[in-house]
Amino acid sequence: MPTALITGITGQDGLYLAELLLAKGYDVHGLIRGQNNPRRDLVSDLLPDVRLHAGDLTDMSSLVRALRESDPDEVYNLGAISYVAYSWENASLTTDVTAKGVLNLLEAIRLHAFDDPSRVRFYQASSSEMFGAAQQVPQTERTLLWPRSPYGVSKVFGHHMTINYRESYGMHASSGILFNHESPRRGPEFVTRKISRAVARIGLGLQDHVTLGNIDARRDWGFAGDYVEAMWLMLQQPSADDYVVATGETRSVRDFLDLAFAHVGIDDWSAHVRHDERLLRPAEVDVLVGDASKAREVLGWKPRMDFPDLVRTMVESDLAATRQGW
Ligand code: NDP
Ligand code: GDR
Repeated sequence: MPTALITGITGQDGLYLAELLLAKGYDVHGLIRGQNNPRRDLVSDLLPDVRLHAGDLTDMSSLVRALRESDPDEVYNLGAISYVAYSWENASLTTDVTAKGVLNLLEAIRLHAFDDPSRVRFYQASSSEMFGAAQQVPQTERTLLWPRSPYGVSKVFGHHMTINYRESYGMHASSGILFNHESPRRGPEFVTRKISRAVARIGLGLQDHVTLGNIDARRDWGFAGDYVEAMWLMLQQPSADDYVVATGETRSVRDFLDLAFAHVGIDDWSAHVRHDERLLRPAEVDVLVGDASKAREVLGWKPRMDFPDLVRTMVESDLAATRQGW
C-alpha cells in the first residue's frame, strides 16, 4: 500500500486529494497545525482513515518528525497562506509559510531520505498567480513569470526551489502550475464562494446584496476535484516535471455573477451587487488563461466539469446548506 503525506489537508484541495488517494488504496497522512485547529474535526469526521501529525511548515523539526512518523512514498505540499489579498497585509508571514515553508519541506525530505532523496516523490502547489502581469496569452510552462503580490512572489520562490532540488539532488520533485479551481469546499474569502453563498441567501430572501471589488478581473476557473487528479498523475510519471493545469477558458467575475444569479431566477443582478474600492488590490492580475497541452499530452489529464456546471454546483450546494441553516 503506497503512503502519502499531505500538507494543507484541512484546505479545499487537501480534502479532495485525501479522498482520491484513499479511494486508490493509499495510507494517507496529513500535517495539521495549531494547538486547537477548528478544522481537525472536519478532517476526522469526513476522512476517519487519515492519520494526522502535528506540524507547521515554518517549523522544520515538526516536518522531519511528520516524515519519520509517516515514512511516505509521496509528499504533496498544499499548505500555504493562499489568500492573495491577505498576503499584502501579512507579507512577511506569507513569505515564511508559502515560500520558506517549501524549502523547509524539501530539506526535511532530504534529511529523512538521506540515502536516496528521490525515493520520496514531491508535489509542489505552484500557481497561475506566478504569471501575474505576464504578456503571453495563454500561459504555458515557459511563460515569463511576473508575480503581482507577496503571495505570487512566494510561489515563484517555491516553484524555483522545487526545480532546483530536482536539478541539484535528483529529487522526483514536480510542480503543478494550477489555475484557479473552485468547489463547494472553497473558502468563503475567495470570490466564487463569496458569490455563491451570497446568491443563495439573496435567492432565499435572507440577504439583500453582496459587496465586491474588481468584477472585471478574468480567471481560468476549473473544478478542484478534477485538479487533484492532475497532482497525483504528476507523481506517477517516471521523471519529475512542471505542468500547467487549466481549462483554457477565461471568464470574468461578471460572468460568474450572471450564471449564479440566473440560477436563483434573477437576470438583472445590478441592485444586488455593490462595489467597495477597499476590496481592490494594490496590484491586480487582470487576465489569466492557461494552456494545459502538456498535461493533456503527457499525463492524459483533462478537466471534466465546465464553467456553467461549476457555478451551478456551488450555488446549489450553498442553497442546500442555507436551507438547512448552516
Ligand atoms: P486553502 O487555503 O483551502 O488551504 C490552505 C491549507 O494550508 C490549509 O490546510 C491550511 O491549514 C494550510 N496552512 C496554512 N498555513 C500553514 C502552515 N504554516 N503550516 C502548514 N499548513 C498551513 O488552499 P487550497 O486548498 O485552495 O490550495 C491548496 C494549495 O494550492 C495552496 O498552496 C494554494 O496556494 C495552491 N493553489 C491553489 C489554487 C486554487 O485555485 N485553489 C490554485 C493554485 C495554487 P489551516 O486549516 O491550519 O489554516
Ligand atoms: P485569486 O482568487 O486571487 O485569483 O487567487 P480570488 O477568488 O481571491 O480573486 C479572484 C479575482 O476576483 C476579484 N475580486 C474579489 N476577490 C475576492 N476574494 N473578494 C472580492 O470581494 C472580490 N471582488 C473582486 C479579485 O480582485 C481577483 O481578481 C486564488 C487563490 O486560490 C490562490 O491561492 C491561487 O494561487 C490562485 O487562485 C490561482
